[in-house]
Amino acid sequence: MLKETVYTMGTATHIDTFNIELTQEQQKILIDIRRRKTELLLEIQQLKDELSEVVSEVESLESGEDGKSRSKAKMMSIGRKKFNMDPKKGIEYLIENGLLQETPESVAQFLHKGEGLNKTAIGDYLGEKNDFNENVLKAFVELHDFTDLILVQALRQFLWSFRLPGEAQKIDRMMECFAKRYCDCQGNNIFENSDTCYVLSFAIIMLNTSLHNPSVKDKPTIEQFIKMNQGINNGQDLPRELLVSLYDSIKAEPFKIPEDDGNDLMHTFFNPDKEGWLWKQGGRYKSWKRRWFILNDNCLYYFEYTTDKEPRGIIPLENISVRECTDRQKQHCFELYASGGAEFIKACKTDSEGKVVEGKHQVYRMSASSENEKNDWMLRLGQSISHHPFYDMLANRKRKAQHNHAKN
Ligand code: 4IP
Repeated sequence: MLKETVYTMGTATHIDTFNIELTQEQQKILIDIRRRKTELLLEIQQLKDELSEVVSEVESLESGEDGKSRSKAKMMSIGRKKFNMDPKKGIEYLIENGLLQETPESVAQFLHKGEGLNKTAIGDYLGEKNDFNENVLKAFVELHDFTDLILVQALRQFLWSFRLPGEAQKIDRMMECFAKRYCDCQGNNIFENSDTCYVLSFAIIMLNTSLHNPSVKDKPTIEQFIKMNQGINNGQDLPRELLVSLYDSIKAEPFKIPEDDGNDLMHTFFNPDKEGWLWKQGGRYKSWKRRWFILNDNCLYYFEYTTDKEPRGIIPLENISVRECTDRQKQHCFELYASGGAEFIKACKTDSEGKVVEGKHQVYRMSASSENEKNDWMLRLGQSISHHPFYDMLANRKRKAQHNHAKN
């Protein structure tokens, strides 16, 4: 009888429920079938979601036509619409009209089914901080069955069921619930505690961006991914095979997240920042050079040509500010300057002999091709520089996961 957990690209499967000896080949086939099954179930869910939107539209048309104003279907349709506009009011309406019970479980089921509901509204409702909503969140997470799924698959399922809100505290609460639920569903206790699972979940989300975002030229290798996650399991390393399977799964297929309004943290995780041509003035010698700039992961890179693999320079966007400026030679100018009173901006560049040296800029003055471009660069740079509180929260949790001694 087989007792171990087998990791493959898409899944970690416990074979110990079978009383039969399987050959290596058969195990692989079984795991492939299970992985495919999970993928199909997710696809079915995505199709169902699309269908239910159509159904609810048809319902609302029908109920409008036949004039049976008090019919259940019509009230349901009104409730859904109210929910999409104001989740709290929608739920109140549905409870008042007897379509939902006033229990976290009943509301959670309604949200989990999600028919005709806007996923941003679901995320907003689940993220609210009060006893009832927090209990709904717990019940909602418990409706997800993550048994036998590797973390990537569980995340795919979870992140498809609603849209994570942009607020750091909300993301933190929701991901914490997810991590706990995931750990509860796993019999094999790979993770020493749920912080490990939480931190690894974000490492996966960020890996997804790096691997699939066209702006990121240097794709992280599996070795870099493993290094990044060193010591996060209560000070220990996670099994190499597990990290390899997660990496391969993300590499083979990016995450799909529900449509968004492009205005929150998840959006920055999943979408490119900015890239384009700018003129840059030299540090010591004030000559202007046209360079290809890429803004990503709180760093600004510049290249001589768009196809270059190595940047000429890298400017980490830490302790830096951006402001408009005027220049006698160029239009649409802005500049980066050290905000902490430092004389030079911390940066590195390759010199004429190809050696990496420190930058010598007190300011980085740039000129864009138009006023719009200038404003957009300033905005994007400002967003990268301004620190989202979620990053601090994640860093704290990572420290905790690396130094935890008590098992949850
Ligand atoms: C150079 O001027 C270029 O403008 C460099 O830009 C710049 O380096 C140098 O700044 C400046 O002296 P010349 O080509 O006329 O010599 P690039 O590297 O993009 O070609 P930065 O630091 O802007 O990359 P200093 O600070 O190294 O002098």
